[in-house]
Amino acid sequence: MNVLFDGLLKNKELDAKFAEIPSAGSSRIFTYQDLIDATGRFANALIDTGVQPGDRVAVQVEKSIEAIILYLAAVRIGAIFLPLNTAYTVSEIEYFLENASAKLFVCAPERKDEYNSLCKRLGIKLTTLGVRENSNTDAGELFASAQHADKEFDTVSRSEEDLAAILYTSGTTGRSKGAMLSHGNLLSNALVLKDYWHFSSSDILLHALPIFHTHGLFVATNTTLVAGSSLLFLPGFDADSIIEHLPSVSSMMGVPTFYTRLLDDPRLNQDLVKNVRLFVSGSAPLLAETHVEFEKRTGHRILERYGMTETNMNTSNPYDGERKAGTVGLPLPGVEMRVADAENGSLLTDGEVGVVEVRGPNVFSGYWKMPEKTKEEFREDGFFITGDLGNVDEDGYLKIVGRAKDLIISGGYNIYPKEVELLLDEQEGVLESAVIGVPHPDFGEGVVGILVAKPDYSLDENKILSNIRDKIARFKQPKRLIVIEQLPRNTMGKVQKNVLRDQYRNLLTN
Ligand code: MLC
Ligand code: AMP
Repeated sequence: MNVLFDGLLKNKELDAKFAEIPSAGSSRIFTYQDLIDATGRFANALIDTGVQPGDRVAVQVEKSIEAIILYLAAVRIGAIFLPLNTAYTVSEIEYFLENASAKLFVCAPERKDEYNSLCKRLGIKLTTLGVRENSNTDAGELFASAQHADKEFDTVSRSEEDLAAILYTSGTTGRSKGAMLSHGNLLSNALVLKDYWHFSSSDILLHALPIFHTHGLFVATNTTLVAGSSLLFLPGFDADSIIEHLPSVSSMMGVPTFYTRLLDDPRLNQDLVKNVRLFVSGSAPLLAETHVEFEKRTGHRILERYGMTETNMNTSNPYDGERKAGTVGLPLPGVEMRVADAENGSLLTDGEVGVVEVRGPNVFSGYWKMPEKTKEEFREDGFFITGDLGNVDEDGYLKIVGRAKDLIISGGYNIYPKEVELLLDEQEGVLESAVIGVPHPDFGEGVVGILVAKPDYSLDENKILSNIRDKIARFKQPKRLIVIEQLPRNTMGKVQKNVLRDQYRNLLTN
């Protein structure tokens, strides 16, 4: 028994299908049996590269059904899947490969040259997987080898506690931490979400999220698989394509930017979404006004839920009961949630604001090779300290009001200011920097870097931005840099980011 693989793919006899609509080329359709056969082929191809149970398979590839098949095949052979954002640069990737001691790295065919010497140096086997738009496109070495491999594969047995995936989430010190997610963590959450959100074999989910994070990979894909639903797989968010396909789906999951962009489109109306039964939002705060506007335009109340990489999904507004705008709903079945004083951990009640803590089968077991960090973020009784600040209303609904962690969430991607500050501080003439998130009309929050120059230096915003262009992923880079005389500090010498956020709150909206 392989807990996650067998748990997700029980539905091979169903009519449900996965349809891939690429940005170029023609669509492809997979039945569940096709998916299972393909995981067998990919499992054999992975074994041929030398991967064994427990090995880390790191993957940075464009979105495709084969990328999902690769995830399922890695789980099927008992390996640990490590998905990586396609926006990451070579130096960012180096850290993950090294920290996780990956056995195999699968990259996009067009990026192989960039990674060759790195993988040689680290002793990691490198292979490729591309997007198969038509029979002439380079679908990669792993695809070619899977095509010739046997579809039969003896699934490797894995228990609930065995690791299925490691997902890196950035740390407050600027160093990323690998959240270890077990077969039990992932399957239990998928089963709960399927029931809570009423997913069944008659559903078709519109999937436009990236598949290297919890939202697109686990919440959307695992829930679809476990319910035996169909999936309409788009390469990413494109308003025209979403509008084209909304009439033929029953559900969509997205980050708030999806919903604000749809609201900006005059084609969004009640008729367009008449076959949809559920819109889900998460990964970042959905403004209450977006919730209200969306209902006015479409008649649908978006269902907002709350989770994180370390915990999968924790809370959700109800399917049948009241969906309260500005809240993230009630604890999911099996999840215990409480609010505590961020400083001393004492429990709070009566709607007081504190740090949100959770415990349950969905919560990860710790950070890869970081026992000290793991210990710091769990209470003795097993509750995980999320770092999100919230309070619970009289009906038990959680409202997230802020973050105890210094974190920016831009378009659903997390950016840890420390990582960007370290890079800005290295630039010639920069004495110090503070990176903040301020309101952004499209991404919710946008990154802004505040710089102080060394004596006798004058800083050029564009030159610094162009210097860091290839150093970190584009979405982490400041949308603007501002040079000031000195950073505001409190009496303890700590930079007062709230003062800066206040001062520059209109910088990206004007
Ligand atoms: C792209 N850009 C961003 C950005 N996305 N900048 C800041 N924040 C973002 N999120 C930049 C690009 O670098 C580029 O810059 C320019 O914007 C246009 O890029 P694009 O690729 O054309 O953008 P687009 O495809 O429109 O992407 C926007 C988006 C995407 C919102 C659709 O970011 C997205 O899919 N976000 C979802 C993230 C997600 O899945 N999060 C879940 C995490 S899991 P330039 O300068 O080069 O032009 C999690 C747990 C949970 O949080 O609870 O779910
Ligand atoms: P990640 O580490 O990428 O998984 O991001 C998790 C973080 O996203 C959480 O700790 C929250 O800060 C935030 N988040 C997720 N869902 C919501 C939501 N519905 N409302 C507000 N914040 C959210």
